[in-house]
Amino acid sequence: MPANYSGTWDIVDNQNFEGYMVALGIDFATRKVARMLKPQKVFEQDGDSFIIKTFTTFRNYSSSFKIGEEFEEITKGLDNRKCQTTINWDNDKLVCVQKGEKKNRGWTHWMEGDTLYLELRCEDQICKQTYKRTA
Ligand code: VL7
Repeated sequence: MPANYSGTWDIVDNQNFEGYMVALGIDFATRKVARMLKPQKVFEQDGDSFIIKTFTTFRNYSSSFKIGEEFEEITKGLDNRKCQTTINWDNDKLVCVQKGEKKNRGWTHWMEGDTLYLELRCEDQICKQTYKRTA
């Protein structure tokens, strides 16, 4: 039985989001707005099928995938790049690789009780986010 991430999660900590955005080439004006945001994640999970929605007051982002199945991801409203993306289980962690123009791009999610962690990687930058379950 895989871990179940289903639920609603609110951000409580966000380390080096600025460095991650710079690595993605996000312009200064957008970064200035983006770094004030308090994202909420809504996970809809049925076994190995996921929808992860990221909501903010500025922009929203949604990603649907099945574990182990590569898909074309367009990071619309983020850096607007095309990636060949695959997410796999590493025990109960979700490990994403986003192949494309940017080296070493991807993310990892894991849970500890009512805390959800997200590490976002791009080139030499790592952003570490922490979320608390609210539903
Ligand atoms: C990661 C945003 C900064 C552009 C707007 C800020 C909008 C949120 O990859 C992500 O989630 C994964 C893992 O949970 C599942 O899809 C979304 C958001 C990072 C990078 C780019 C700044 C403009 C923030 C919509």
